[in-house]
Amino acid sequence: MPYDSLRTYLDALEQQGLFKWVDKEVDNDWEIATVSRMIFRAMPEERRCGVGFRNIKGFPGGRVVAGVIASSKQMIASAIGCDATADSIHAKVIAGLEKPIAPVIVSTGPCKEVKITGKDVDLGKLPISIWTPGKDAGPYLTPLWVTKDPDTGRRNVGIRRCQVKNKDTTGILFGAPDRGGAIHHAKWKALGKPMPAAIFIGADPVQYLVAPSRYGEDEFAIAGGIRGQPVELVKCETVDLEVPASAEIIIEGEVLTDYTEPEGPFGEFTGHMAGGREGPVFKVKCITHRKDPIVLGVISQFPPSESSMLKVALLESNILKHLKSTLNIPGIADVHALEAGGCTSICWVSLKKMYSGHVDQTAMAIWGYMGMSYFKWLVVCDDDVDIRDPFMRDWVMAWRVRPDKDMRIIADTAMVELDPSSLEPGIAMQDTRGAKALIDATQKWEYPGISLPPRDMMERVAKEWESYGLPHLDKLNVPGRT
Ligand SMILES: Cc1cc2nc3c(=O)[nH]c(=O)nc-3n(C[C@H](O)[C@H](O)[C@H](O)COP(=O)(O)O)c2cc1C
Ligand SMILES: [Mn+2]
Repeated sequence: MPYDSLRTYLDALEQQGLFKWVDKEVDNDWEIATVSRMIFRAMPEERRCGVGFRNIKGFPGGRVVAGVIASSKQMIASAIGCDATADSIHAKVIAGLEKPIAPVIVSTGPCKEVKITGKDVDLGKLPISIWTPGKDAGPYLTPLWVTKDPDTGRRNVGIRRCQVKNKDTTGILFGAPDRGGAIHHAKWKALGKPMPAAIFIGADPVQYLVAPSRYGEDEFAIAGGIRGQPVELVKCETVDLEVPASAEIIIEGEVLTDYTEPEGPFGEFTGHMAGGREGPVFKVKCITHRKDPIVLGVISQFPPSESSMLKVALLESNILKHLKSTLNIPGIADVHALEAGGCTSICWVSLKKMYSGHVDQTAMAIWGYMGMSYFKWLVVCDDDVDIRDPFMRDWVMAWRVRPDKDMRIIADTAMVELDPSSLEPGIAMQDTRGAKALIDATQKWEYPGISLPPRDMMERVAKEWESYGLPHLDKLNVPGRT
């Protein structure tokens, strides 16, 4: 059964030891972020958990949860109902992508329990944390933004940072101009109108899992497909948009299209601060929320983070489905977007090379689908290598690539979103250019055999391992075919 709200999900995580409430009093301006960060900086993935804060200085009764969507594969598996392996997560997501279920509109829901409009709107009443203390421009939400295409009426959901500037004003960052939300904003701007927008915070976890990818389809329908049940939406009070009925908090308003002001800096998924540039402004008209709302923060900033984990599962599934079932490219073994690159800068593909141009076709298909704001590095290697093993990736780079022949550069194209190596000062984000490299790390002829005992001998010994009385073996990871 899919979760109907953040709350039932948190209860389930707590029972599995994947979520803990902290009762010690904490400071919203530095301590929530710093405690949450430790989960990623000083814990192996297997022990990570989400954290809830319910004793926040200056916010009696206020609650903030962080790291509850994607701190580990185990957590993602709990969120979508599958095993905690990359293959199982991919299979579940792909099944959802292939059979989207349209959302249904219901008359009301818990997100409408409290309604605040006009002068009473005050974002300062919510405990909104500072995520890179001492460095961010102020408190930030990491909410899901809903907008509509003014030409087609098609809906879009995207996760985007949201700097709270005063009681009824926030910023929004369109990091790459080719994403759904950014295109909507450009279209509303061309019409000379502000863009109606609604933010939702804290819904069932699948909403968060689908939001960082790009589909050109309604994310609510994809979430429905993954959940196996439609998402229930309610109409907003002041804008012609729909949001999940079970959400914790809804913030409605308009993103201005004729005015900008400085936004950021904010600690970003690249591991660097980003911003302090001009950006659009969101004017809040109405807030509705549950009686005792929970503010959900997605831990992003330095990788690995919840943001990189979230993207790994979704982007890989999305790309695999595109290559294998939409384009029918043969021989695709695996796709792995590396968390160190925030899952948007470095991507590895393993395939069984079958014809001339197979590697290029695969790489161009990925850029063609995801867009040129993804993947500065695309490395394609043979399917005998486990591309999820960092040591094997280094080994491939060391011995299967001749840089002058096997690398192709696409110069002067879109940059990877927020790449500090491309973001020259003084150039507007949407005008910034970058470059891509395709590394063909497949064997160009049959390379000499692998300097390991023959595979059959190693498999035989592995089978009889206990008889040698030696410590436990992990999975046998051997490149080559023999
Ligand atoms: C935690 C998190 C925060 C993000 N913040 C932003 C952001 O501030 N601006 C942005 O353009 N993209 C951001 N992204 C990436 C977008 O979610 C991604 O570009 C997505 O494709 C946007 O959806 P859309 O293409 O439907 O507009 C963020 C992703 C995550 C996981
Ligand atoms: Mn979208």
